[in-house]
Amino acid sequence: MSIERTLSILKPNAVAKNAIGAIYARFESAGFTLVAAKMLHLTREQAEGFYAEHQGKPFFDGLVGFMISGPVMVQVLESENAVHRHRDIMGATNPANALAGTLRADYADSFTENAVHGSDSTESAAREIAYFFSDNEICPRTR
Ligand code: RTP
Ligand code: MG
Repeated sequence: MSIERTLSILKPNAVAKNAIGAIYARFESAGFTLVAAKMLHLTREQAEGFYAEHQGKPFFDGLVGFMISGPVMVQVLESENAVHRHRDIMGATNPANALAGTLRADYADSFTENAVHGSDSTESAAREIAYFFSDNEICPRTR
């Protein structure tokens, strides 16, 4: 298994709960290395572009409205099998189905306001990382 990167977002409701530090601690405890991070208040255009694959779906407008309702934290996490391991600790998209101890079980408020995002494949991860970070904003560990 090779080292992968995945794109993680702490959505506006997670940031509003002052849970940034607690969630970052979960990432680090789970063995992820943070190699990039920034706080952003997304514009409607940025949010629509990020979720372009969902354009036209019934939840799209609500999702975009939620994602621009407050600041988000965007980060790149690195580990072996990062995409799948990160999705495991996030839990199911619908928090009603999220296993105890997952981020969505602990921080989600609803299906839409489900606290966290994670890339769903290595291909999505590459596209999503490039959407938010230039190469010189990614800082692999040197020690
Ligand atoms: P994400 O992209 O945020 O990591 O979540 P995901 O892969 O588990 O879910 P996805 O199917 O990509 O949906 C993106 C986000 O849209 C919102 N959603 N709301 N109310 C609804 O029916 C509904 N369905 C999806 C969620 O915020 C979901 O994370
Ligand atoms: Mg998704």
